[in-house]
Amino acid sequence: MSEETIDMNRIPASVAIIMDGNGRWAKRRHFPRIAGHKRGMNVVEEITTEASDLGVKVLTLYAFSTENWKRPEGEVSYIMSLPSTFFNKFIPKLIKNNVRVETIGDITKLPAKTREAVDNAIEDTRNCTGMILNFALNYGSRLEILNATKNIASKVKNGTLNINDIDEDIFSNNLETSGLPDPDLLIRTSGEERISNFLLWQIAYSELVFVDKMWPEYHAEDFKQTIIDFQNRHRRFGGLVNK
Ligand code: V07
Repeated sequence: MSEETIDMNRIPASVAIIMDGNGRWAKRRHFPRIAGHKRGMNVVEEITTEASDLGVKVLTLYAFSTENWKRPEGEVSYIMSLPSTFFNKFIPKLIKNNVRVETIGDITKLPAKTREAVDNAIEDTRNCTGMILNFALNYGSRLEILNATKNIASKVKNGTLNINDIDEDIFSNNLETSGLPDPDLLIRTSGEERISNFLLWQIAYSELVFVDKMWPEYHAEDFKQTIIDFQNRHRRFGGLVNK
């Protein structure tokens, strides 16, 4: 039997989201693409607050991929202004909600002002002990896996690691998500059903949920519904609960 209410005892601890559809949402309304990204940023705050209220422990958001540099320069530079806008608008509320900001991806390649805003968000939420809001910025999973491989290889080469001791835990601990739980649930908005180089190793056992709504129109109620869908899947998968 599928349920229509959230089971607060079975909230996914770790949720990852590919926030897709901002440009398409704008285009449909004859707005410039950047209007979609601006809306998308406001949705980040809304979903973050909802996830934190529900008791999610880690929320990982794909904000900017290593591929996104190929977009028009004006669009990239607008996107790069969002961490600073987000910081000014929302960080006090995140602190009040005890949310800690972290990042994965190579933030050293971001414009200095963007990096500053991100560093400030990390610094100002350092002592928060609630949900981790993990932004993937200039992130690509294959590159992350290559870097983990190089790290491990260099430890073998310098004699601090035995080749036979390389196992899944060692590998996980050399990824940028080291110490964070793998996603229980991966959500992609906008109807696309691809992973697009996001957390390839980490989603080995995740439930994948693809939703048709575009990111700017995905709200707290939609997020709750996605979690209900996730819980209903688990009920079937477990095979015990409904027997
Ligand atoms: C970005 C808004 C969400 C939709 C997808 C792309 C555009 C929030 C941040 C952010 C990142 C770090 C931080 C504070 C806020 C962000 C980028 C793009 C690059 F410390 N939204 N958002 N960063 N978009």
